[in-house]
Amino acid sequence: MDVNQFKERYVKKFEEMYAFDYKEGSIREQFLTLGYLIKNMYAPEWRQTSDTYLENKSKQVFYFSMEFLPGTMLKSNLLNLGLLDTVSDGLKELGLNLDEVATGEMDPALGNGGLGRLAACFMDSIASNGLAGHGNGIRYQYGLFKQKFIDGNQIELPENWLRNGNVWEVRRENKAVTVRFGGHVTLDEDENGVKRPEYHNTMNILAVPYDTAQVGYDNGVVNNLRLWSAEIPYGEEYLYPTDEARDQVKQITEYLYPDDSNYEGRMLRLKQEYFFSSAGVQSIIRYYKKMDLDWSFFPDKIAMHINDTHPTLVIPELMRILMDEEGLSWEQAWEITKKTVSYTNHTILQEALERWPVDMIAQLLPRIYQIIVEINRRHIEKKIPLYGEDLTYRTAIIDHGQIQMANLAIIGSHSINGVAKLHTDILMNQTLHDFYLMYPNKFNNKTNGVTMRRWVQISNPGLTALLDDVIGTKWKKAPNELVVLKAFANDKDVLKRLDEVKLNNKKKFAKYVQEEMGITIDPTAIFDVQIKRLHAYKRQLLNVLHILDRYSFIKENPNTDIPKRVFIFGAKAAPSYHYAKQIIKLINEVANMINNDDSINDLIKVVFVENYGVSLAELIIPAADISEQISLAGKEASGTSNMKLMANGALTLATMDGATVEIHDYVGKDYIYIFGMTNDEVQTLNENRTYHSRHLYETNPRINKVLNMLVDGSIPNTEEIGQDIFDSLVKYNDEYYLLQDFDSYIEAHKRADTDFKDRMKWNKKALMNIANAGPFSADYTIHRYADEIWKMKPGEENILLQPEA
Ligand code: CJB
Repeated sequence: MDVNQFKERYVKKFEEMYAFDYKEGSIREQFLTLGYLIKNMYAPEWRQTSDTYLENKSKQVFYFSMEFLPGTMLKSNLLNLGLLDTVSDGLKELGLNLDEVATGEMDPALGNGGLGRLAACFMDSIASNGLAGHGNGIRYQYGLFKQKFIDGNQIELPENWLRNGNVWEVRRENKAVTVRFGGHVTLDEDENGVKRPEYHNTMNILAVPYDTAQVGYDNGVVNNLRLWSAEIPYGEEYLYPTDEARDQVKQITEYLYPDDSNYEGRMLRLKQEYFFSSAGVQSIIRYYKKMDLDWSFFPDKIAMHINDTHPTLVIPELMRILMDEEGLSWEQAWEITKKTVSYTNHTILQEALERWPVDMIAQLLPRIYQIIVEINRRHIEKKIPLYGEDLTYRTAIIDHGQIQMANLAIIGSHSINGVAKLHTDILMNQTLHDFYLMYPNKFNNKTNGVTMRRWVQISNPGLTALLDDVIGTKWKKAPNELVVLKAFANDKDVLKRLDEVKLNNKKKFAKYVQEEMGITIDPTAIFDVQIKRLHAYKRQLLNVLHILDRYSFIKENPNTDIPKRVFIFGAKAAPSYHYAKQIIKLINEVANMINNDDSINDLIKVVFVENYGVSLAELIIPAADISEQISLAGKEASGTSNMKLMANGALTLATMDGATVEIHDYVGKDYIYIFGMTNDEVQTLNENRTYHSRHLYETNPRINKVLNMLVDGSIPNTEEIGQDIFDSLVKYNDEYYLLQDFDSYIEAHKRADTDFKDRMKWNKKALMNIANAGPFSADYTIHRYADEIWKMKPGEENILLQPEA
């Protein structure tokens, strides 16, 4: 399609939809016109992809995830269809502007953070690698809450992302399935003496799928993301005569749980987990039957991947259907289930390992409960002779009246992977060591990756153009080609152009900050960025302590020549996470104090953006100079903002944690600022029990001074929270060792200050980061999942050049 054809089609579509002249359209109408037009364009390929998979009986992977955080899809679809420039030019000729039109799209916040965004990057890479793979999740009526700051406190508002409809989805009522809850089950013998379950008094919910196309990059592949919505089954409305009764159904897919790694065991959450697991498995089974193959081939045609333990009920659900509905024996069903399912662990935080009380599962899912009990019984019976009672019981699925979902996920699958080398090592050697002894071959590492299409091509067009010009366009399909950029590490012209690209991105963000927040920031300052969920282990507080230290230094040395810094935060706290919300309030009050202090010559500014999400990340990341990855070593499973920031030329300032260890290894020690304890050092300190944070507070003058600021009235409006935060660090012995890492953190920042003053030196470091970001492309990560876990070969349409070493 050329520019003229596009213009013609756009105008025609607009007039069909709205009758009047396209020039009168609102942004929303312009967006909808474009959205429907694009959907029409990929519709034939969507259908064809699906037909081809069925015809060829291709192996397909289904990625089960409670969260998908796709971001807006307009530009991503245009890019992948190869239409970004055509549409942009065409709109311009019509007197419209693609960037403006794009603001008409809502950003669906159907995830909390890293885990949900990873799922979205993976969907893009699966399609772009030419792999047959689909997502399976929940169509939440309301996404993650909208964050507002009122007097510096986080307030949560509902996120009604569907208010204006959703152009990309297709409701597929004829593919709906029924999910059963509650009631009770009896096992009655049929005429052949086989026990068959009979369900009594169950609550039946209709699961209706909404499908969204996942368009591959320049390869004609269009896969599917299927999100399920809960409804009252047709003809059963009379069973729900009151609003309250009807609400019970609606509620199942109403809200995304706003907890990131902290869960309270709640009935509704369990219902959500079973709802989309069961609906997904049922629809896959129905599909498999169309292939008309023996059940023994099931694992050769279907892979089911569970993103963390939230979809673990896929395991007993698959067992249930294979046995109860398809008549397979336990042994046959178990073999198939294990070979089909694989599981990714995303965290070692104890509070995040899901456990459900036995009573809850037994009451809500009686048949599933029977199956879990039997899986557990057989596991114990089989393993005791091999591993003894102690180890075996430590791996039991049912323990102290709780169902341990990770244990079920490991026992019922053929693969468990961590998300970065260090994380996988910790799983094998500590957290899941007993399982590692039992099933060493199930364990493997798959370091996370991010899609460079969204995180470089779409969000950073300036850098994209520069790369295309300097190293050619091969990197777009083979991100390891970015390494060619190293040859230009001392090329003054390239470094200068890189500097200009960054400056433009910083100006763009500065404009946003001015308009939305009324804060003036200098685009030539260092933009120091920490964007991630607010969590004690991620140590945003350590960042604040550094800001306070720097602030008091500048107050005492107003003529210092340190470069200007803008500290940029983006973070939501789980609504029930009191401490995290206190940190938010602290950051906002520190920002207020510093931004309004005329005596420091604008040497520091603090910007805490409201409602951080994918769209804001796309604005902030290209503008970053420093990427703060400062979690306590051993706690961050991987991190993914670290990869996005690196690919956009930010320098990482970090502990050796998660995938940042691998970033360090690729980029080299001269191009990254590492500080703090290593995981081994943290372990030693834990074991020795020799840490006394109060001692550091009393003996380290710098720490003393900064911590006193929290309680001596230096920071306005923090009387209540200041003391609590101080106590967490001094009285309660600083669980995440902020004070232990404080000095080396300050030191790392000093090195960054010095380097930034030499622009060419800094730009060279930025260039080296971009050049070494290729290995963190999700295309490679997905290639390894497909090859080593899902046992799938990419189709002929595969666009991925094999990763180099
Ligand atoms: N993660 O976002 C979540 N939610 C959880 O409940 C548990 C973990 C994060 O997953 C990311 C993707 O693997 C990781 O990069 C990140 O370290 C982890 O905290």
